[in-house]
Amino acid sequence: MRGLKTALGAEAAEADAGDTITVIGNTGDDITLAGLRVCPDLDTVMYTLGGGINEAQGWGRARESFTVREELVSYGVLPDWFGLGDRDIATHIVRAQMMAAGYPLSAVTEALCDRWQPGVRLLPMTDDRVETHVVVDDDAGRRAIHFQEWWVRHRAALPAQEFVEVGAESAKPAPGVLEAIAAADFVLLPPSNPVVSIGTILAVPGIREAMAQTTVVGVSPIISGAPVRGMADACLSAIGVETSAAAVAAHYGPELLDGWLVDVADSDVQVEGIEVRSLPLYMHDPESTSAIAAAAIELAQELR
Ligand code: FO1
Ligand code: CA
Repeated sequence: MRGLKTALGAEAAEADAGDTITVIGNTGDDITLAGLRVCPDLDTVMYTLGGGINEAQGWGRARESFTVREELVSYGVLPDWFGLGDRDIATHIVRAQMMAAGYPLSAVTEALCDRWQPGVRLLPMTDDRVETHVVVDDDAGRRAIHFQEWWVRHRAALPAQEFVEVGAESAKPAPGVLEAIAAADFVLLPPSNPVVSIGTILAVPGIREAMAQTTVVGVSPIISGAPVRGMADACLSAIGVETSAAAVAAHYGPELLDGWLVDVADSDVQVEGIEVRSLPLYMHDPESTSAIAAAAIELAQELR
């Protein structure tokens, strides 16, 4: 997102046009803990673009402390495997208070962004409650656990039998989501988890259909058969998709995806019906990151 802002900023200055970015965030990772609704993906985008993120960690707040969490764990109302920091908890209190007053998540997100000024319009994929649950087998037998328990507590090491997007079938895209897709010059699929991040967003009825009507360019999260970060391989194998740049593009499919950026190490990749370009895909620094975004913009302009 930072790379895209830089690349679009340079473009906008050239074209003298004020391009705006809308981010549609996954809310399937959201979890209710100690009565607070925690929205990791929305908060990560908001903190990252707003300058409040813990840079080394990639989630949570910088200069964080964990006093409230310690107390809640002692009361037995917070699991000890989830790191909720004091500064972060303030965000969740604001969110819980607004939601209790009847505001939808999209309005809450807008209010939180009033403070953080991320420089993008940040929309949850839906205002309805959708949660990714993971079906696992362990000593307790076959059961479904919340995505965060699987991801954070088990480090995605318990083999996932299935991902269930609870509530997705009846969820509606949040206000502005379909409109933003329809009005967009193009949709950029970031190198996020194809299953539990982008896959979850695509599970909200109407979003995939809206995207099929426009130009979509994706950045591969897989380089040389391995995820660049995160545990996407554990998610892909659960749904029977090989961990490769080609297989992920084929999984999205040519109805959805028009262009696909892969790393130079995968320059031999070809996918039927999808325009593939290779370039260095490691986000080493702001320059390499904005170069990836610039390549995505260029490819989208060609494919429009
Ligand atoms: N990730 C961890 O690996 N451990 C944590 O304790 C943890 C806490 C946490 C709290 C708030 C938040 O917004 C994110 C948090 N994350 C934590 C990240 C999160 O679990 C995942 O990385 C995302 O949901 C996956 O997109
Ligand atoms: Ca298309």
